[in-house]
Amino acid sequence: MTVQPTRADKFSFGLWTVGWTARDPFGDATRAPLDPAEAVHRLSELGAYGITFHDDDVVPFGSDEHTRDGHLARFRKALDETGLVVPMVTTNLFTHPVFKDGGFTSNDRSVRRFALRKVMRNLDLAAELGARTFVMWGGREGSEYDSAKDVQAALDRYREAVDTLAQYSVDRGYGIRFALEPKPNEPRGDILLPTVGHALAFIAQLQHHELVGVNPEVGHEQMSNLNYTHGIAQALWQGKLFHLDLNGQHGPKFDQDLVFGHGDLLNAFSLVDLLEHGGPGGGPAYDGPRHFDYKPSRTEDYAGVWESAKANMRMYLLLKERAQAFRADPEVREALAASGVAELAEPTLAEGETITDFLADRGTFEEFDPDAAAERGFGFVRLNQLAIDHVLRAR
Ligand code: ASC
Ligand code: MN
Ligand code: MN
Ligand code: MN
Repeated sequence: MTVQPTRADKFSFGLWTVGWTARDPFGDATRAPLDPAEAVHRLSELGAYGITFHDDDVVPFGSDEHTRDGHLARFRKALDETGLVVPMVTTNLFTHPVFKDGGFTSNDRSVRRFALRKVMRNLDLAAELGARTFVMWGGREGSEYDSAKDVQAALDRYREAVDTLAQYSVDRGYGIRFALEPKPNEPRGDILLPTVGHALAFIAQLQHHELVGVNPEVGHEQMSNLNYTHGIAQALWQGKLFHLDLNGQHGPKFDQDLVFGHGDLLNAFSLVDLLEHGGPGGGPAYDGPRHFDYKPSRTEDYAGVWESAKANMRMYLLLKERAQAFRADPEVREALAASGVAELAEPTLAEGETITDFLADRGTFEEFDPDAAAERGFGFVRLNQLAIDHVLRAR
């Protein structure tokens, strides 16, 4: 089957993904560094529409102004040559040793102040490049030892940081929205805002809550054995899916960052089905970038890196086609109806029905026969088999 990504598909990649030289805690890099300008050209040729980066991916940490300008000029030139856009920019508050106890929530106040300034400078660059979303993954915001971190104070400082940055963006008229990226652990023993649910609850406490949403990553939710599609559905339901990181993961273990769909394939199918068909009006539920945050495996050379980049987009498009076939299948429609899937959209109380009316409806309770209702089989297994048949192209 020919699957050719186009810019209309809105595929984007982190510069740190294809550019990962594959250094891990146990071994040295297996690939030479990748020139950011080459990454832009290659991704453009493969059909991506966007590229994203951490400040330090384009400009090495600590570069002087002159060096910084040179790196940025080369990167901009590649963007101009290809037409690739920068829909999102993110920040690195995790690599340099100064951030070993976190950026926004380090116990050291001077580090917290430095972190805010670093991010503000990066926000200026994000605005300059036309990014709409600023992602913050607080990988070092956390602890190994419960006695070492006052979590309530840390959340106070986290809130202070996010509100300060949002205010800075408002003051400068940047029009940027922020997306917090949850992760349960790694590199810290425990990371603050570990899941989509924790992040959503935190956002509700912000002064600038309307400017802040989430950037859920497939593997990060699955590391906690959570259902990513459910997390995305709740983020959509709350109007908070500002961005997302697609990749693959095999359940609770270290963060694998595999190619999208190379982990839990059926959950990837339900995700694409949701993103493409989940809107209330039948349109896409999410029309932002389909952003890949994966790591080309350490075993791969550069030919393998570009194959893996292609594989992410191919997986998405194959699953999109499978989801369309699933939704168009008359037998699936009949099975969905038999399972009552659309019935759930009907409000439980009738329109205009008061609590007094409800209490007076004897059919609801006094005359309701729970034993008879309990006899209904929902047919969910048949429906799931139809979905799997479609994923396997058996239909
Ligand atoms: C991010 C982000 C991650 C991490 C990771 C760094 O900004 O979204 O998941 O950094 O990719 O290796
Ligand atoms: Mn990850
Ligand atoms: Mn990520
Ligand atoms: Mn990652």
